[in-house]
Amino acid sequence: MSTPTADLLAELAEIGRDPVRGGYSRPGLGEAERELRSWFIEQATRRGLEVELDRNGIVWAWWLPASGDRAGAVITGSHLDSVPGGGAYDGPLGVVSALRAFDLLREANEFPARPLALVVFPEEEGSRFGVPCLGSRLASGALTPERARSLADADGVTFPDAARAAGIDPDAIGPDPERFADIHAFVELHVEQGRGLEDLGQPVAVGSSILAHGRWHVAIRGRGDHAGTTRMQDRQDPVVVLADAILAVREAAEQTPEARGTVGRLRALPGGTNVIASQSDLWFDLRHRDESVVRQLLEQITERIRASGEREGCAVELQEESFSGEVRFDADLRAQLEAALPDAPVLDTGAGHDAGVLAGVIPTGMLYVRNPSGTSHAPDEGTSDDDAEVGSVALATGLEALMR
Ligand code: HGY
Ligand code: MN
Ligand code: MN
Repeated sequence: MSTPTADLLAELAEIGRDPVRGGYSRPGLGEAERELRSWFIEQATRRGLEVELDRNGIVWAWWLPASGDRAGAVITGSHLDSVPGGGAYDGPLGVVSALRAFDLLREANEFPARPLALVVFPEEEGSRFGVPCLGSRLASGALTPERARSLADADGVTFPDAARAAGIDPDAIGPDPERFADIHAFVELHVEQGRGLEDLGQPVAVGSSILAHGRWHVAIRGRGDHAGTTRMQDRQDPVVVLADAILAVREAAEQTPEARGTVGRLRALPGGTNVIASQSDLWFDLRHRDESVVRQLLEQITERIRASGEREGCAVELQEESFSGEVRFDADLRAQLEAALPDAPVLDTGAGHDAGVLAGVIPTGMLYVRNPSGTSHAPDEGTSDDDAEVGSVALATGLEALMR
């Protein structure tokens, strides 16, 4: 039998489906994310919330006390964009649960004891422009407006053009210290991206920390030529260096306890079967609790890629796309969530979130909801209808404790 949270989520089921990859492809500021954002705005407006789109493309839906004052607000929400071929829950579950938690709180109170805002952050995955948590990084000052304006997607669409299409003025983006100075707490609910709760037999957890993590882009330039007329000893093949780079990431991470290293995106240009590539690209993702270990891994990997480039006569260019140190969520906020949810275990995570970025400017915390497969960033990601509702009730309970 379905539940109110699952029913809300079901309304999004057809938006951004990816028939080629399976799952959902909802790139930041793209059509699917914009359609989801409109759906959220309609849901919030229908509930009488005061909706605004801020200068960085973050949506705020306000439930205000009789005074109308916004100071000291508690905020909750997540994102609606996805990775390519992603699941239906990573992001949307937190947004839908925020709407459901509001419904539960409103059933019990005519006005909130503190202002409450439901929030939706754009381009959390960074799948389109390469920088994760783009909206929250801009708002918190972790990303400069100039860097954001310099970004473009794989099709060459610039961030400014995409922003304008999404109703955001690219010349107005930038840090919002005054807006965040007034925020009392931010709680993000998220589908668990792992099997912790499944193994513990619990539906909801309180978040404790996020691993340090970063992303790098490597461009390798060789000499394009004919596959049939170029002798092996005459080649400068960037795809050979790409192969070494993939193994360098894998082996460095395998040899370091608790580290994670991933290459999920690569490219050979021009990309013909009978053509020696002129350029290859890969993007890799490194994670570890200790950021100095991430930096050591990066050094090791860079060393190996440069040596391979030397051997093959290829030029190697490495660029850091993003980096986040380990995040430990606000201790008081976490204690309040634990007190409000005494059965909930405390779990750390290897996944980045807007709550991790905003932890630098406001007290933030997270709640995770059981995902039986533990899989995420793939179509198998999910939670049961019952657990989705239990998550919303837990979020409402946590928010109520914070709003007192
Ligand atoms: O990549 C991450 O950890 C998150 O899903 N954006
Ligand atoms: Mn994700
Ligand atoms: Mn997410």
